[in-house]
Amino acid sequence: MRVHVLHHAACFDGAASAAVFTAFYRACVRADAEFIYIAKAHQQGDPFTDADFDADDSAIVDFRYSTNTRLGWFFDHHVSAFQLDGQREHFDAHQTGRRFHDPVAPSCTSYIADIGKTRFGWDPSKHAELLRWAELIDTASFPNPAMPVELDEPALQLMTFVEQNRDADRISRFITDLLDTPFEKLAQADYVRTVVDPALEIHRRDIELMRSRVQVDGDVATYDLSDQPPRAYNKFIAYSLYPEIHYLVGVSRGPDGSHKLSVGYNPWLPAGDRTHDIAALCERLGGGGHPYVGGASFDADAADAALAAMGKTAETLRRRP
Ligand SMILES: [Mn+2]
Repeated sequence: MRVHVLHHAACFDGAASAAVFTAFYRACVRADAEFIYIAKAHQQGDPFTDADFDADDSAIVDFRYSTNTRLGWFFDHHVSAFQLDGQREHFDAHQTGRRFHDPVAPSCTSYIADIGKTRFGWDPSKHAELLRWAELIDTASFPNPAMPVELDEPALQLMTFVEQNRDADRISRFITDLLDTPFEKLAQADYVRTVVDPALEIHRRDIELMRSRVQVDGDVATYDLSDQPPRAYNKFIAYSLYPEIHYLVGVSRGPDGSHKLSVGYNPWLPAGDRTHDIAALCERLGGGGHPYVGGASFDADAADAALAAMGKTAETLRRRP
């Protein structure tokens, strides 16, 4: 029996959600199920294909809803889960007891564990380390901006692995290993180091690059990295350099060459001081996210549009509503 698990790509909470869903499914649905993990990235329109659901059962975790008739399970906590016309209504009308959405759940991983516990009597306590870190990482509640920039903790090296890895087999193996390997040990695995060691090397250079590129105007900082080779930057570098900024808006290039607009509210400021809904700002640009962090994608040849959107977004954020 094959189960497709469609999880948010390049995101620690997405991988952790896939792992916790697997453990839950084995305990509460079918012990002998075989799991196939498929990473999904945001794009304009419908990000899913029929092949995504071509299995005996399927699940979407930590990612957008689908009205595909073969969708089995759904767990998400993004406010922008229902972006296409009619999706919210479809979700409301198709309550199968296997589809769950809570926009205030701190991580999708802990949300799956909570639903498993309260509705299915599952005991997720074996995965305490995974649950704790998925929540800390997804809510960016690090005690200080240095922690996610220095990346000394094993959990943060695993986060780096998930964000930088582009190999489908490696992430599948990683999700399986998350089920029963302590972080300290998993962070030392050869296939993890293969991704993390060069990423840390680049990360150290990125800190210097960011130092030269971040522009602070009022309490909003911007950066233009559209001339740099495609890669994912650690989004906390700018906050560690400029801890006083309220919002950060930047453009960089994604692995497929597209221009990625990233928007965030300084996670070390009081949550109540946030004056704008970042998910709403990003949805207007065809993207999505959470009220405090989000993004949007522009075509590989649309650098001008991405930079214009960056300028406009920064201007909007500088205005107090
Ligand atoms: Mn998440």
